[in-house]
Amino acid sequence: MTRMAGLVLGVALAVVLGGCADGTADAAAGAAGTEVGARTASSASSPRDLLVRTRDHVFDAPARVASGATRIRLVNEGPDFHHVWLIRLEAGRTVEELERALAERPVTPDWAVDVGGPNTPGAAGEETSAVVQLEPGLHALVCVIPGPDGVPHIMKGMTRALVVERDGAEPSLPPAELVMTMDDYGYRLSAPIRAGRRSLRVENVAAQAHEVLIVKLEKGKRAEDFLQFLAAPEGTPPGKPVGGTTGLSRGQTNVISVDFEPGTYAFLCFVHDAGDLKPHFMHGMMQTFEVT
Ligand SMILES: [Cu+2]
Repeated sequence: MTRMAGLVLGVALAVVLGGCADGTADAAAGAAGTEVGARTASSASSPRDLLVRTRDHVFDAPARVASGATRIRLVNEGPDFHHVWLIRLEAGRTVEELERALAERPVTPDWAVDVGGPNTPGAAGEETSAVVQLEPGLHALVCVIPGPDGVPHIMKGMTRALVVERDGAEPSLPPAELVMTMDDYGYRLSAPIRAGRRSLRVENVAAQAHEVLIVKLEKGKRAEDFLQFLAAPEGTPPGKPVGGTTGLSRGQTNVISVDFEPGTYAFLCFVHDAGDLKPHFMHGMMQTFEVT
């Protein structure tokens, strides 16, 4: 509850770095790479796996990985909520420069690209995942979820460098049942979500970054109730994060898989607006919906 409180607090203040999305993603199996192209017939392959463990306030992850579609599995050891937000840096830039830039203004600078990743599981000990298309270059893993004190974890040093090295046999993103398009300021689905394990291809078509935090709500609750709880945690939480993606720049795509139960859910974006720096849900980027 305290963690949730922190999450909300930070949001309410809207002063700090943006984006607490969390996402459960994992991609269904598959036959990725079924593109028609001639010479790649034998290179079709499933995404690679990358395990990231989080705790207060560090990432436990490899320093180098190969390029191509990669299923990032986030195992949170807590106790705070944590997510994996991958940011690819332009050649010559450093993770320290990114930290300084974000401390000054909580919007990803134009020399970096938000590549997404899994958002926080709803409780310590749980796991989420997202399949991300990794391109060669230096990346930063960051967590911008605020702790109980309202301070985003990145300010407590929760960053880590990840070098992606070119690999000729790059796996491609797996197929998904549904497409979610993110724009200023909302979510569009290719079809309604029905109960069961569903894979979603999450794409951002807007000029600025967006994320989707998926929250399973208690009966009768709405996205607004969850936000209100974050701002002033009292009583039973009206919902619990169950996945999503972290920030995606325009043109970026993640594939996630989430176990949906019949009931009410919310999509929320906490990314700070490039214009007024308010979290996007304050611009209306939130949606309450029913899964049947
Ligand atoms: Cu957004």
